[in-house]
Amino acid sequence: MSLKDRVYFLGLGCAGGKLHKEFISLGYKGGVANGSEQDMKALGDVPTKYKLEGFDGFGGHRDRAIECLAQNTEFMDYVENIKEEIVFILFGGGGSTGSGCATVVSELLLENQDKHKIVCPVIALPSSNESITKHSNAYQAVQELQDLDGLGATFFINNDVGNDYDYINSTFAKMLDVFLTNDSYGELNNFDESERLEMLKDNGAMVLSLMGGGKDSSWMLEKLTRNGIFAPIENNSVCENIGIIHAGRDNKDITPDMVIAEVGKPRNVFEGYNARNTLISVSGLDYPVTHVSKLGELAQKAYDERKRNKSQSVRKKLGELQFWEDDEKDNMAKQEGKKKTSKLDLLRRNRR
Ligand SMILES: Nc1nc2c(ncn2[C@@H]2O[C@H](COP(=O)(O)OP(=O)(O)OP(=O)(O)O)[C@@H](O)[C@H]2O)c(=O)[nH]1
Ligand SMILES: [Mg+2]
Repeated sequence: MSLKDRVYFLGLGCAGGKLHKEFISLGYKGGVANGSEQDMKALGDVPTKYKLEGFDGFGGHRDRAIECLAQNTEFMDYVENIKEEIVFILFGGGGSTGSGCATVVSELLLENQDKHKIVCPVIALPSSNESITKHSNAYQAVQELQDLDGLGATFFINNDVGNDYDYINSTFAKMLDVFLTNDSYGELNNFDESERLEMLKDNGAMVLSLMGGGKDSSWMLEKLTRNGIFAPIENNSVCENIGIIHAGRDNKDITPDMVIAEVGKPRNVFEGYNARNTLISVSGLDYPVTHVSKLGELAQKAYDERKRNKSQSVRKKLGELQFWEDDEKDNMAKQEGKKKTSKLDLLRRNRR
């Protein structure tokens, strides 16, 4: 059975749903869950949709996930019955429905199944100019992922790369599809399925880069590690596996040493040949904590600023307009000693 038949794409929340749809359109199996009726409608026609009942979105509160999942037993049963060996959990870290449910669902898959499942989260990290809530939700989600034992490779999509979500989503889908399905072969060596599984099993971050023939190798590496669609990798030369599918029959496009110089010395180097494009993949990297910490710091800074502004501001009350005051004085003169009439008093008086 090819790897394509052994994977399942589970999209949670709005971003997760859109990412999952990219894979559905490439012929993969998958499903989506969301509490929001509008998000579900916007997603259009996809084979498996779960409406999380009782929750029309989580309104930024990712902690509502536990309550929601507890109430949606049908969805939980469906998750527990996913048969495929490799499950990608796709979601926006900054949201609440996907961000809150993804870590719980990942844990459920790791615990309740035959224990051989490879669970690979795909988290879209908010861009730097998003709100405090988005940043802190993503930060918390990554913290929770770090605490899960036995998780497979995690992909950290970096939304700072641009505003065009469709471009980011389809680029990711294209690269992962090549990683999962490329079946080119060469005389020198082949990058086989067990090697790809090995890469996906490795707990840690994973990055990919796909380039057409003739591209400069340093540019390919720049896209892989610094300013492609993934969060910049840690600068500590820690990684476990490097997989390269070369465009053409030799290493003219890039050599493993060039990749090692960027990402560190791995346990394994896997190589294949004769693809149309060059695909570089690295797994077992440390989570991009420097990048995610920056999101946390942005949230903290914005929170402190708001707190400071609030404590300094005395809510100003609107005063009377001058001509009202003049009228008032006239009335006062007329009705000396009488209390100022409230609107409610006026209403009551008129109803008598
Ligand atoms: N890469 C990518 N990121 C997205 C996309 N749509 C939204 N995002 C990111 O995801 C975050 C919002 O998450 P959503 O998926 O909309 O939230 P949700 O899971 O539906 O949760 P609610 O807050 O309850 O609506 C934002 O921080 C965006 O940066 C998308 O199509 N692609
Ligand atoms: Mg939503």
